[in-house]
Amino acid sequence: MDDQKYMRMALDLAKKGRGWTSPNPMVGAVIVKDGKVIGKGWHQKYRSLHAEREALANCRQSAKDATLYVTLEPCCHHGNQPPCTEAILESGIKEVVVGCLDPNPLVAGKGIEILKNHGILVRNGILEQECRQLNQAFLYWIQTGYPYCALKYAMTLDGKIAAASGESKWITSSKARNQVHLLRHEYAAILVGINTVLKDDPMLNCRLENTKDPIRIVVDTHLRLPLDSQLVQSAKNIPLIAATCQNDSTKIAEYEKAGVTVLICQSKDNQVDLKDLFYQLGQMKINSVLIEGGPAIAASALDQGLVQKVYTYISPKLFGGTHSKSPIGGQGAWYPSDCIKVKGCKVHTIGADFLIEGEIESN
Ligand code: AOF
Ligand code: ZN
Repeated sequence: MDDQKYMRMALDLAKKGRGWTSPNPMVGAVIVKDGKVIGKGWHQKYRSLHAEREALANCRQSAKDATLYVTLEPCCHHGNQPPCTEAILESGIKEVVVGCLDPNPLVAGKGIEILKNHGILVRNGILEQECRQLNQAFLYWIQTGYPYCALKYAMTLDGKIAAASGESKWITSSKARNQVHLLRHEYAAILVGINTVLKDDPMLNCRLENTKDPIRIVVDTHLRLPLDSQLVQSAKNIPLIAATCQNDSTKIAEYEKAGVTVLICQSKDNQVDLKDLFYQLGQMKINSVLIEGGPAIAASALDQGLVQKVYTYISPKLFGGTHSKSPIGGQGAWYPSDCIKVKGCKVHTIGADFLIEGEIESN
C-alpha cells in the first residue's frame, strides 16, 4: 500500500520534468524515514542533477536507514552526472524501491546489482507499467537507436485535412490547437515535409508559457527551403535541421551560414529515406519526433514502420470533396485487411473537438 503511495508520489514528481529532460528520461525520487517523507526530487532538465541526488540534497534530516523510492533504476555510470548508486551508498539508505529497470546498456540491471552487493535491500517493479509508460520515448530510443515517433493530424468528421481550395486554417478550435503546442513541448523534435513549409511558412515553435521549442526538422529532398522563410530566419535561435539528398556544397554553405544544420540522407524512390534520416536523428540523441504533416510524409513514415503513436484531432465538420486531402497519402491499403491497426485508443473531448490517441500495432 505504502509502496504504491510513495511510488505514485515519485511518478508525479518525475512528470514535472516533462519536455525538459530529453534525451534523458523523466525520473522522480522520494525518501521516506519512519513513515515520513524526508526528501523529494526529480530530474529537472538534461545535464542537471539526477532525481536521487536531488532528493538527497533536499533531505530535511539524515537519510541513514531510510527508504528511497525511485521511478527508474538508479544509474551506476559516469555521464553528465556521477553515478546515483554512489550517492545512495554514501547516504546510508538501507532500502531502495524501484519502479522499472533502466535498459540503458550502461545501467541495465547493474545499478540494482551494485546496491544489492553492498547489502541494500532492493525491490523492483512497483507501479512498473506506469513508470515504463512515462518514459515510452526514452525506452524506445535507448533500445532501438531510433527516435520514438508520433503522427499528429487534425481532420474533419469526413476525414479531410483541407477544404477543396487547399486551405486548412483552421480545422480544430484554438483550444485543441493549444494542446498541440503542449505536444511540441513534450517531443524533442517536430518534423514536416517541404510542401508544408512552402504552403504555410510555419514557425513550428511552442507558443505556450514555460515550455520549450522542439528542434524543427524539414524533409527537403531537393533543398528548396526558402532562405527567407520563418524557419530559416529563426534558425539561429531555434534549431532547424534540413534533411536532404542534395549534396551541393555551395547551397549547403548558405543554409549553414543561416544556422541551419543540413543532414545528407540516403535516397529511397528519389526522396529522402526516412529510415536513414531517423537513424541519424537517433545518433544525434533526438529521442522523439512528432510528425505534423503532410500526407506524403505520414504515408512513408508509416510504410517504413517508423511510427509508434497517432494523435488524431477531429472537428465536428464535413468538408466533402472527392479531391480534398486526407491525413495519410501514398497508395494506402489495397484491401481492408491490409490496414495498419491502432490499439489502446483513448478518446478525449476538447471543447467541441475530439482527440483520439492510440498506438500502432507492430506486425
Ligand atoms: C538516474 N536518475 O534522474 C536519470 C537517470 O549523462 P547522465 O549522467 O545524465 O546520464 C544519463 C543516463 O542516466 C540516461 O541515459 C539514463 O540511463 C539515466 N538517467 N538515471 O539514476 C535520473 N535521469
Ligand atoms: Zn543517476
